[in-house]
Order: sequence, then structure tokens, then C-alpha cells
Amino acid sequence: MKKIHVLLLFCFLLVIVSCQTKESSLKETRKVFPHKMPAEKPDFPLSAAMERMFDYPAPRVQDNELYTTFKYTALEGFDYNGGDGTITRRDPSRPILVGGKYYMWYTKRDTKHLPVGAARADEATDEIPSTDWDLCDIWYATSTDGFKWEEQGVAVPRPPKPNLGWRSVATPDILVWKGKYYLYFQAFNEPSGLKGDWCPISMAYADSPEGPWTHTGKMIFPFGEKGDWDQDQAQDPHPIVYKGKIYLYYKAAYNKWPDVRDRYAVAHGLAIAKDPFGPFEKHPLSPVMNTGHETTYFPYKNGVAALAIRDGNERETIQYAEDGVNFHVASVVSLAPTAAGTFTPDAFTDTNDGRGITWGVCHFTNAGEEGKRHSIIARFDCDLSRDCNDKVFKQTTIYHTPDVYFRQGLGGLKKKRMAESEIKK
Ligand code: AAL
Repeated sequence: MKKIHVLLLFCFLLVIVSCQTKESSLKETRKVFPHKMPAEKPDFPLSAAMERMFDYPAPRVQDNELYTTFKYTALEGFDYNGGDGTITRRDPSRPILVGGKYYMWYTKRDTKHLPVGAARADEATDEIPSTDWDLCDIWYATSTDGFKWEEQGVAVPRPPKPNLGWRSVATPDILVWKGKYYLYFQAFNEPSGLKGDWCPISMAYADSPEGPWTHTGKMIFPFGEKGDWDQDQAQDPHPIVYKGKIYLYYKAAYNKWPDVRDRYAVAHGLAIAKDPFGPFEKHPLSPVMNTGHETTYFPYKNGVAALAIRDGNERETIQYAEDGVNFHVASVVSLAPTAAGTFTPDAFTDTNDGRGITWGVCHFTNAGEEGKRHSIIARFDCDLSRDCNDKVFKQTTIYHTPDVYFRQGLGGLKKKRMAESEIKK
């Protein structure tokens, strides 16, 4: 009797095991993408889109630490002359915290006349600016909370003609290196727009963020050779300390401006130095970024993260390079800040454990009514930080009211479109 029981039990177990094997081999042969999101890329063939999903920091965007939304706040404390267009503040540096105060530097235009525009640059005079960043100086402001700012005055003025930058100094960013301060900025010797937006990067240094600043009067590295992508300009200098050196990312427009403005493209180069005065050596793989009208880079984990905004196939993305050189798209974002300078406490600490960012400053270049256009600096908050996990920044839908869409109207094209549809009837 006992033997029969044992035999029955054995048969029962055999049936179960064989059913399970059948089921799992069926699953193996079906290889369908599972309902539960896999933590890792499944090891069976996937479509290109599903395959790519596992190349992001996380397959679900809400879990992607390099995905964020952006929340904006108008800054308090800046006077814009009633918004009449004569005062502009733009292209802010990253804010830094020194002695309990945030400091930021930016381009300031305070001119009697409004800019005539790049296309009419030959009409520019000593008092009439060509572009919004012509006839500018570098100013700075301080804050204790990052929302209310007090403008302190000029940090780096335009030097007298014919010194480098006599026409305009603009678009600064800051480096803190061995306890001293270095401002890198664009130095124009002609009204922007005359031949193009042509300028090199120059530098000023100081013992304190309050200055006084000494302008070297030199370009920090030469343009590329004739025919190279950066043959005419180096802009938007953005330094961080990485792998014990100064990694200075910069932008140039190429392909070529202004002669064939409609073929305009931008890219970012990388110049590396062991000392703030240089020599800076361009990384042989430069340009290292194919997108981005301005430069925003920060240490992240053991690599470098970047905001790639406007201009380029990968516009509105956050990117990451494990080596600071070879960038990959880490997320696609909306309503991203332009010309962002991020508060990055570890920008200059030579970290290999970059913590990321939660806020910064940016600009809007279309403040004021038509005929009074000027730029303003604003604050944005986000979660691109490994130390913050605020769900509010991980939402994936931003609802704009219909008027935001209708403001992108067809304009003059509307009549044409209506006439075309009439004909088709
Ligand atoms: C900016 C920057 C550079 C350009 C101009 C002023 O947003 O890209 O600084 O020269 O526009």
C-alpha cells in the first residue's frame, strides 16, 4: 500500500515538473515583452525603440535621474528701466556660494538706443548697439536666497579701444581654482553681426568674487584654422574642474554665419588646461556636442552631464558623458531653460561623484513689447540631483493653456492656407 502511495506521489510530481518545464519553454519560445517593466534589457531580440529604452538611465522616464521638469520664478531686485528696452541682462554665469552669499555674473547692456539688429550691424555706432549683447559690460549681483538679488556693479568693463573686448564683453562664466576666481567671457572687437557674431574668449581674474578684476586682455586659445568648424569664434565659455584639470566647454556657430545663415549649425568644443591662464588644448574629438545654443555642463557621478537646448537634432535633451567627452542623450525635456547657469556646489571640487543640480539661472531674450525688447534673467528649479527626489519634477505632462498654442499662429500664412483649401473644394 505504502509503495502505491509513493508511486502516485512520484507521478504527481512528474506531471507538475513537466507542466512547469512546458510552461517555461513556451515562455522561452514566445519571448514576449513582459507586463512588468524589466530592470534590465531582456536578452531576446527587441525592436529598436524598446532596445534603446534600456540605454537611458532608467527605462521608465519617471525613474530616470537625468529627467526633470523645470519650474520658473521671476527674480526680484533688478531694475529694467520700466522695461523700455534700454536695459538688458542676459547670459548669466552659474551662481556660486561664497561666505553665505550667492554671486552671479552676467552681460548687461544699458544704452540710450535700442539694438538695430545683426542684419544692420553696419549702422551701429558708439551709442547704437547692433545686437542685444553689443556695447555691454559684465556686471554682478549677490543674493542670500537665490530669489532676491542685489546688483553690485560692474565686474569687468569694456576696456578702451583698441584692447581686446573694447566693443563689448559678454556671456561670462566663473571658475574657482586654488582659492582664486576667474571669469571667462566673450570679447568683441567689432559690433556683433558685422561679419558674423565673431569673438574670442578672454579672461579676468581676482582674489575675491567682489573683485577687483584684472583683465588679461588676451584670447585664451586661438580660433580653429581656416576651414575648421570654429574658425571664426569661440563663445559661451563654461569651465568645470574634472580629472584634475580645467575642462572648458565652448560654443561656435559654423556652416556659416552670416553669409549662409540658413545653413547655420552650432557645436560645442572642449578645451583643457592645467592652469586657468592656459595653455588650453582642444580635445582632438572636438566638437563634443552637436546641439545647444549655449553651454551648460556639470559633474555627474564620475562623468559630466549637460543641458542641450535649442539648435541641433538633439535639442531639448539632457546628456551624459562618462568621460566628459562622449555624450549620449539621457532624457528629453520640455520648457527647458536657455543659457542656463546652474548652481553646482561641486563644479570645481574635482569630484568623481558629482551630485547634480536643483536650480540655476537662465535668460529670456524676448521680454518687453515689440520695439522695447530686452532680455531678463530668471531662476529655474529642477531635479537633476542625486540627493533630491521630488516627484513634482518627474511629471511628464505640462499643460499649456490654449492661448500659448494660438500665439504660435499662422500669421500671414493663414490667408494663403485658406485660399489653398478654397481651391481644393
Ligand atoms: C548668447 C550666446 C552668446 C552669443 C549671444 C551672446 O545666447 O550664445 O552670447 O554671442 O547669444
